[in-house]
Amino acid sequence: MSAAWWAIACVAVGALSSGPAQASAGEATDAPWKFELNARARYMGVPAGVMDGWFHSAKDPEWPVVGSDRPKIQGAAYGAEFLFSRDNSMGLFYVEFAQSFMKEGYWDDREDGTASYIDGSWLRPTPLFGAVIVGMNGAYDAELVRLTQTDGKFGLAFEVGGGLGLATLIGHMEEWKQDPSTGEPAYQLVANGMPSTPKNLHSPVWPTLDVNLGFKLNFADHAILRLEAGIHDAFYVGAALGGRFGSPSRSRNQ
Ligand SMILES: [Ca+2]
Repeated sequence: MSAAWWAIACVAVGALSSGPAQASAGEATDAPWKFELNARARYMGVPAGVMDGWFHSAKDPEWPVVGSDRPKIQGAAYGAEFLFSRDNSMGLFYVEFAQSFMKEGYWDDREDGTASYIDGSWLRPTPLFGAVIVGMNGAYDAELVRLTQTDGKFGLAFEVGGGLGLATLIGHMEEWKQDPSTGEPAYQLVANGMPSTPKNLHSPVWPTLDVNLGFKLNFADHAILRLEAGIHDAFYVGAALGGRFGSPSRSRNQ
């Protein structure tokens, strides 16, 4: 599955170079580069129904932790973009802080064979647990309303794209595991005030996969608003708003 996502991202980034070549013979090919500086915000999450396939929750009759369900995976990201575009292709660099809203709680995997409800881990994120992410995206626009159709006042395009980033962890996740000698479950260790389980060191850096679908609203070729949804490691919905600058539009669809 991950190989498929990588393929999608590569194809999307490839739109950067293939886009101008797709201009019809009637369109000029010396379209000017345009640039944008944008601020963006996203809400991210993974639906509980997706995680139910791998982890128990309070919906299971045997769920052992009274008054506490499996935490929800959710968060928000705030960042800035530098975007460059030409014809119907665009690329952007972004930097952002992604903050986790996931609360502490009990995570217990589903076994293939005999189910065990007491061998899970209790996870507790530190305050401001999240990541700083830098990355690059590419996209291709399909114009629905051209600027030339509205006397330069408004344009609307559907966009599809993707890309890759690199996330660096901020904070850490405390973990309690079932005591191997006494069999005491993780949630009981937490309730008893026991210290968290020493954990193996994991890399604080991991790749971020982006798959983006959205609409781009162009106001007089000066202000650009993108409304997007897709995958940003988790599912997301978000918006980016900013100003466009660069060479004046002179050749496209004239
Ligand atoms: Ca289990």
